[in-house]
Amino acid sequence: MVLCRGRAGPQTLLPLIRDIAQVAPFRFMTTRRGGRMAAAMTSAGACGWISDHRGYRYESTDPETGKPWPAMPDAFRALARDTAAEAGFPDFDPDTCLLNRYAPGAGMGLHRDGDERDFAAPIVSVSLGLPAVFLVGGLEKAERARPVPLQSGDVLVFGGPARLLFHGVRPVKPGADPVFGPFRYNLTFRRAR
Ligand code: MD6
Ligand code: FE
Repeated sequence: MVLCRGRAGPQTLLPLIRDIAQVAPFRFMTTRRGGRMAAAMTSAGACGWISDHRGYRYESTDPETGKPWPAMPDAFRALARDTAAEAGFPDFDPDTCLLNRYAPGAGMGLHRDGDERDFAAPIVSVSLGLPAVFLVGGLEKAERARPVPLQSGDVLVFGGPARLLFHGVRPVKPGADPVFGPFRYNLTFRRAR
């Protein structure tokens, strides 16, 4: 796992996130068991991650609108590819970006990302807006997770042996970010198919 502090420019990314959300609005997805996720989500790229009563998967169209997901902005792709290359993954070519939006109080439980076809590709994760404590566990869910404080602009690369580590996000504390206001955003770039 490689952490590149301040690698992303929040000001540049804000309008791109707005444009995506205009086409594919942030929404609260449900789990197979009917629970509502705490973070609002949307996607950009050739496919997008969804969760509903049938479980987790990637789909080529947004089930809310019936339209294809918005294209991944060039600046998103460049940031993901360049940071992955710096972290030792020169061939990363993401086909999707999952966008998470957290209001204060929202977090994400320990999980690992296992819906992608090929775990050889890393995941590049960009934190924006309010700070958060990211939790990095082990390969077993029961292993104790270590806290990693993340600030707006920090980029994490989860690759190689780290790709399947359990991880989560502690509930976000209230605050006011100069660019993103009362939210934390997280962009995760993946090769899903
Ligand atoms: C978040 N991130 O930071 C949630 N998954 O809001 C993730 O779940 C995540 O940061 C896989 C790889 C990197 C991540
Ligand atoms: Fe994850």
